Amino acid sequence: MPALDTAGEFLARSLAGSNGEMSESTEHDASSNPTQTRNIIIFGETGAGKSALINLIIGETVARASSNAQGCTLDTADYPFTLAQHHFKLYDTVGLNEPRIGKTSYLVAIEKAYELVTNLTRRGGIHLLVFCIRGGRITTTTEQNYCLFNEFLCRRAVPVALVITGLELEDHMEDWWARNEEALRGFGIKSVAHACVTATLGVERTHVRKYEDSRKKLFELLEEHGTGKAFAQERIGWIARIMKDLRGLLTKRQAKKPSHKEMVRILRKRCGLPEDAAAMLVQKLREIDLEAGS
Ligand SMILES: Nc1nc2c(ncn2[C@@H]2O[C@H](COP(=O)(O)OP(=O)(O)OP(=O)(O)O)[C@@H](O)[C@H]2O)c(=O)[nH]1
Ligand SMILES: [Mg+2]
Repeated sequence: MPALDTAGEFLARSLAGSNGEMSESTEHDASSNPTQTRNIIIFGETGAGKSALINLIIGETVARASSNAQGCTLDTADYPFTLAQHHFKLYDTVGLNEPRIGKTSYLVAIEKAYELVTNLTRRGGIHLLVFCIRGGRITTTTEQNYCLFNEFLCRRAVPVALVITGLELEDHMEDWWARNEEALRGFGIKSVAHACVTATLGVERTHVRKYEDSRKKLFELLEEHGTGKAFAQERIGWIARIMKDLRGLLTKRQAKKPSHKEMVRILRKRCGLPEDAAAMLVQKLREIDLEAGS
């Protein structure tokens, strides 16, 4: 990933307003600029098959196997990929392992959100969210991950495509959708498109036909839904809103913590922000709290 802004750059640009920043809820029409890189965020519970999916799309093992034990919420790695002259960046993410988080995880998540939003702002915003689910039980953690990326990060403004993995034993992988579509809707999970796939070749390439079929489905999905408008917001407001929403995931006992002072310290130490910029971000959070009456 490219280096983050230096503290001075951040402050200068933040105070200057529009230079390099995007206005509130900016939409960018990528279709008018075919050379623009489309940013596709792949998210979902640990073990859902996000990394396997990226390897399937790219055609080689680029994304590391399950490493969530060491990962932190909103941590990302990105992988470039070109399809029919469209340039994509696939973001492999670390979501929530549990529906609630502790204070330490919250503070680390702020740091990761800052890094992610900074990179996405610089790279033109988010074009598509791909929600990866393992064909099986939907849990509270699955729902919270949907919420974290769809509502918190993307303010419900980015199309969500569902990819269901682990379906190699279905006679027809698409049958899974017919059986589960209603249940997904019941969980509030909505999508503009879906793909029922397998991301494993199986022992001795048992599932090669379904694997190739899955790859083709994912290409179609990316071409059809990943090449439209991008979403991004003015960075400080964007990060402050994520900070506020993440706070809602804190366990009840910790809901009133941490203090603003502590957050300024984290933004300075972990994100390298100068004191003024950190204070400005926390002030923005205060304003959002006041607007919401909380
Ligand atoms: N049978 C089967 N196994 C799969 C499939 N997709 C992934 N796996 C396996 O499931 C395990 C978890 O897959 P990953 O791709 O590492 O899952 P992940 O979502 O990246 O998990 P984290 O990085 O922990 O968040 C790995 O052992 C994969 O090989 C699939 O479609 N079918
Ligand atoms: Mg992974």
